[in-house]
Amino acid sequence: MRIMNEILKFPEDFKWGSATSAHQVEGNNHNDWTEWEKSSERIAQLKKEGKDPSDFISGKACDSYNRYEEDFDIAQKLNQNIHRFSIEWSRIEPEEGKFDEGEMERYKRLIDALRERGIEPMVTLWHFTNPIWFAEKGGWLNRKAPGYFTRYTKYVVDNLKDRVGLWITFNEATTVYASLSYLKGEWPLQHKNIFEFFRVRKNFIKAHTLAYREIKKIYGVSPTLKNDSSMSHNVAVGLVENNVYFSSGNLLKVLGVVKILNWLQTCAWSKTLSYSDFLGLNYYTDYKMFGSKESDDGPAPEMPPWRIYPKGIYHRLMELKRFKKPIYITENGIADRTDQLREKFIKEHLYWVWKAIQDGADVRGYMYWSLLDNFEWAKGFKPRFGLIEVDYATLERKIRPSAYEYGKICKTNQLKIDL
Ligand code: IFM
Repeated sequence: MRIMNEILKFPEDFKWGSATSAHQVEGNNHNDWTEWEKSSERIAQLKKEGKDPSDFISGKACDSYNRYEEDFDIAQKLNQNIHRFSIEWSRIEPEEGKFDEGEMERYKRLIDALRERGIEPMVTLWHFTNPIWFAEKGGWLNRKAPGYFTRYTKYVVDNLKDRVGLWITFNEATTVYASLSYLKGEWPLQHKNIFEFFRVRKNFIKAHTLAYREIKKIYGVSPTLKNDSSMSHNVAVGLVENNVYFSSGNLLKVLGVVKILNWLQTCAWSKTLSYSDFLGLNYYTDYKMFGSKESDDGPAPEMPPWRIYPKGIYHRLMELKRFKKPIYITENGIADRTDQLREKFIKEHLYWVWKAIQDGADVRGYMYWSLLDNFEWAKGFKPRFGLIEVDYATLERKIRPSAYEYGKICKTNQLKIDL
């Protein structure tokens, strides 16, 4: 792609920010993932692969539990006006039905800290981790799981309704978690069972619907209000999924493989359309299958087998356009410790987001993943996604050069592109 010296304006009120999740940044959590990290099976597996298990234990992570003000000072300095973070269910409800008011108060202070800096909170209720008691009951395989999740949602939203207007029920539950935990066996519980995979997906979809209704009830808004009318109230609720752009040659197209894969990625959204005010899209990579002729910008250095394919975000947005809902880019980013590729990565993806808006996609905001380096799940601390570099020994934060470039875009609401 060659684009010379163009200035591309984004819509008025477009939101600019970044995202994190509790387990990846807070530190010292106690949930089903922390149990798995330390299990003898997991440690043996890592040693067998020649890896140092300590790189794969979240531990104090970035200690954002204590340092969130420092992190938000930087987000403010970088001109961000929205921040997506998640609430850790295991902190709020460490024992079944017993809620921890102290932890709830801390999240209130955290949200106030964002608002004081002119940053709107977007709150995710679930981002991959579960309380131990919930996991012991069978986790997302349990038919009562949607009910447990709704009870937790009610407690949180009752407490935060005056502070928060943008809610996300689940992060990548059906597109990532269900497949890595129940189909591919890579994440806890390391199951490989297609029936469980579909059961878990069904439970997430039900849980989203119940939680949506509960949230709307708490705010006193009718859940049947549609699209823009519900976005203009003081509350909007969405579901976040991760989408890969699949391409292939003619053979797989004819066999319908690409269509099925793309359908699987959007099916949670389409099934919950009446219970979503907006769609949250996480986009990182494409996936080329047999015979694909797409060319790309090369491998994503710290996340094999991902590749850098900025136009993929445009393709996915064009597909989501048919749902006629507002869309937030809730994650998009690159793990790049050298920071050599990040600025170009952000600008090229933003170019295609801008293009999708010109072509009719109702995109309301962009959140880079991630505000700071953090614990990248089964890949441990090695991949560095942050706009801010974290020294895990001292916990010192250092702003990367690309973050200042992104900051200029956030400030001006426009992209000056020379790519
Ligand atoms: O770090 C993750 C995040 O938790 C969910 N979306 C993808 C990111 C990068 O892998």
